[in-house]
Amino acid sequence: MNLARLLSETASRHPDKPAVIFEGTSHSYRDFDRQVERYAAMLQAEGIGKGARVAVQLTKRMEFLYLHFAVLSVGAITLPLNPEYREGEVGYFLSDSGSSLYVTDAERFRRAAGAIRGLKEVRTLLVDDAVVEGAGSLPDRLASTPSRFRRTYPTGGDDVAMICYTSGTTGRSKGAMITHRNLVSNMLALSDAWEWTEKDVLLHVLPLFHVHGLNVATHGSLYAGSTIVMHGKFEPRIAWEALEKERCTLLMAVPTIYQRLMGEWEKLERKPDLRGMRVFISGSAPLADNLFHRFERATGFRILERYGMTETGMNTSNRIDPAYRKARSVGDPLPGVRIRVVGSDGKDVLLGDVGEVWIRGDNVFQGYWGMHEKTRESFVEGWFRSGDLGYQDPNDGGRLYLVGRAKELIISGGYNVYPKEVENVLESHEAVKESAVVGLSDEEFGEKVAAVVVLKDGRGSVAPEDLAAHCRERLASYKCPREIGVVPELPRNAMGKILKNRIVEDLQRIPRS
Ligand code: MCA
Ligand code: AMP
Repeated sequence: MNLARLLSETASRHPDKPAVIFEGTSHSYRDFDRQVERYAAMLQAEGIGKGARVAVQLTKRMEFLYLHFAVLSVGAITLPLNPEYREGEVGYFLSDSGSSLYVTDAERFRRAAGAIRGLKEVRTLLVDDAVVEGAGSLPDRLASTPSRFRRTYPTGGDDVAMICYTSGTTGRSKGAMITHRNLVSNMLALSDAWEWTEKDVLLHVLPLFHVHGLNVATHGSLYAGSTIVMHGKFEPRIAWEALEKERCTLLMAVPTIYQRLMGEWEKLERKPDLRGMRVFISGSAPLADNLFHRFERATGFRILERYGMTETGMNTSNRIDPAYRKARSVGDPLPGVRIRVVGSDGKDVLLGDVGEVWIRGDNVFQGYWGMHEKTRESFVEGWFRSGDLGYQDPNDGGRLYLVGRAKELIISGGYNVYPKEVENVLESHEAVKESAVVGLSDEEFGEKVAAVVVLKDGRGSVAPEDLAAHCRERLASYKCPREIGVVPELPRNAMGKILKNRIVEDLQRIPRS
């Protein structure tokens, strides 16, 4: 089944209902579906068909959604990109994926122009009306597209629907190939598990370019025939107001958002009426148990935590029955998903012991785009190695608890940062000999990025601000170190391996303002 076809069919069951209310403007299922069809006609006229990669680097807006479903309708592949990505990052994603089309806005096109100029096979369309040399206009193309068109949905099942780049351990991001089967099976599993119906109203405050905001929240809501109240940007006060005023029933967010919601709650003179709310859902990063309890004490709601990955969609979830939800647990495998907890010997650990979580099911992606070796390393006999460490509690029905990561990954506010990528950028500075990037625990973001650098001989005077500016030019800002220390040497063990734990301890010992 092609995901876009499935969603178009569900749209036809309640054409007049609002599908998305974006910043106060309502878009019915009929209008939404017509726009998708119009965009699909435009893409086809542009020569975009089966298997073509279409990179979409847009801020949160309706055009993003129309394009995504239109891309899937013509059998092409959506490549969602964080609007924060800088020139080098965009250049890499477009060339690595062999994208034919890049849809963005004038500001981002200008920012990435240097990298794009060298990519002769990539055409650019801008969503705004700006006229910029080297790019076409999406509104103009739509206006000149013939209106008679029927979507044919030439792909489905094991055809790739999306390539989502996740940061790589070597510093090179990997494009996770997500198929229609992955998307549809996970959407159906969540629809069941969370008892999603057309009566639901979802408050959507997440970015659209990630699995959480797009595949989980948006696909699931459109499939259920419910309504999405979509905010362009998350603002805690506006979110609380909307939950009451729009009679929302669902919120999906990352722990940093719950942290900010709680901060705001205390400032509200009148607490919102949440009687319409059904469930608050959290994921993408660990939800601290004090936040879980604080939220429950304040609002009366137990947050439902679930566990997912770009490569697998959602793996496990707490149950919809609040009595069964527990702080720190990410719940049980979703229908159709199997998990194992495996030791370093490749065998299942004893129930209750910590090991790496391995995953199998229709939710598991097809592999990394163009990286056969990386794909091979990530699977053992059909099981995907998540790199997450956890245990299944025998005294607790075997539900899963995550305790850490075997992979060197920092999760800041729900965004992943691989230290190697940041180290590569720091080390591209002419004064830096070597660097080490670590995650420091942070109340608001869960973890924050920090770095220590060793300078080349005779370069004792480079200011950390210069290094920070160097990073900002080359990396999306959430990846940039919030703290940079200059040290004479990096701590190493006898084998020469950098002792990152020591660096974390040292950085955390230094009092900060
Ligand atoms: C913003 N900033 C951050 C982050 N977000 N710094 C570190 N980590 C972050 N996550 C910085 C900006 O660079 C900027 O810095 C300053 O904070 C203010 O930026 P602003 O845009 O105003 O921040 P915000 O809009 O308030 O963003 C905070 C946020 C956002 C709402 C928590 O980070 C967010 O939407 N996170 C959700 C990410 C997500 O959807 N992840 C799902 C991945 P400066 O001023 O210095 O420039 S999918 C996934 O993980 C799997 C599948 C799963 O299980 O879901
Ligand atoms: P991403 O690559 O952005 O898809 O991030 C996936 C990673 O986020 C997982 O491998 C986990 O490390 C982490 N993650 C997602 N959900 C949770 C959760 N509920 N608790 C802890 N970590 C999580």
